[in-house]
Amino acid sequence: MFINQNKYQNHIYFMRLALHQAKKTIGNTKKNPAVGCIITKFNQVISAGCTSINGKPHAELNAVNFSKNILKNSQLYVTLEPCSHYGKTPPCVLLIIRKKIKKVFFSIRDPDPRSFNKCSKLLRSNGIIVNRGLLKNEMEFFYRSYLKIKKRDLPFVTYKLAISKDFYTINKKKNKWITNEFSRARVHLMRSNHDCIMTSSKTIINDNPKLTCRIDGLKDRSPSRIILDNKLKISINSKIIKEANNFNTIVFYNKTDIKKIKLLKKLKIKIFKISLDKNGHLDLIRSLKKAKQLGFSRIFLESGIELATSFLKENLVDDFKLFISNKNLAKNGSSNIKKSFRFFFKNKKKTIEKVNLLGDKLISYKLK
Ligand code: AOF
Ligand code: ZN
Repeated sequence: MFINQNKYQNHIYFMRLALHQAKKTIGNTKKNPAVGCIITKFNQVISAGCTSINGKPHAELNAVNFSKNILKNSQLYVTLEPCSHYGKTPPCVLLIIRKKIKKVFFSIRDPDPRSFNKCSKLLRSNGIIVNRGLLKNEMEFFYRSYLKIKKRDLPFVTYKLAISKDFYTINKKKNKWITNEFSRARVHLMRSNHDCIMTSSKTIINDNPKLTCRIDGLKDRSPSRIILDNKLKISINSKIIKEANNFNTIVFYNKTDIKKIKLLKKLKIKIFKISLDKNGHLDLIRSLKKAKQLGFSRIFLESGIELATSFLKENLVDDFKLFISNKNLAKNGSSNIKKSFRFFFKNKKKTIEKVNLLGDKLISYKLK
């Protein structure tokens, strides 16, 4: 389909609105991608929808159901190719045909083989005009985790690190933070759009974190938590274990300790044995593959630099989020990374964005 220049700007605008819709549930749609959908009539938005929490209904069905208008002759903008298969829900293409929608704009093809490249033929044979490719680059960037999980057997990994201005990663003063409250709130937001936090037993033992999203309105978006605990060292009194009733908590281990395993299971912790690598540590690739098997596609790595360094060495990190405080820790600081700082950017492809967080800085790097 040919689009003239002025109309093109409108189409871009509506597709961008669809992308905003998709962003609402990213990280919360289980194995399903987060999709956004906008329906317009006479160049006005008449309905919007996104893939629901846990993955169903799909975005198109939500947008159709929310609409009080007759959809005949409307235009539908959707971030991903509408599905053509019967899965947990019936195909969205049939819904589009049934509702007599006139034009469909989708940005990128769905890599899922059940639907890949199938919708256009079906829609066109029913007289519907189809256009593909609006905001293609932005969309491919947005769907990096979905495209990765469909192509490879590894989930997408985002590593977050907070450092002081003088490069310390630990504040020796108990219960004192490195970064300010705005940075910390940003971390909670990041947690809410990942489906799993991965951490080490060392972090649990040293910091005793809760690892939940505590932003009002987003608390139910707290991810599952996987603790890499080779020797089952975490205390059953740690906060993360105490809250395992409310938040899905998983331990990857290797050393068999029957008593501890029984105890953890009783406390509703799911545990999985993972084999060791040649250095005697839990094998990270196997750990990530297991995480994928458990249904996770977006991993938020929140750990000290030891585990992070292993992830980076094996080239397993896709995005790196670096929070830099505007304060020095000086004698209160520990675990300085100034000397190894360059190593963290060894695989850097590009700086995605720089954000000023009222003194602190957040720099996002794309490593893959
Ligand atoms: C759409 N709109 O909002 C999403 C789609 O098991 P099901 O039925 O939920 O199907 C899952 C597949 O549907 C998923 O792998 C992907 O191909 C597609 N996701 N499609 O038309 C949506 N989330
Ligand atoms: Zn669908």
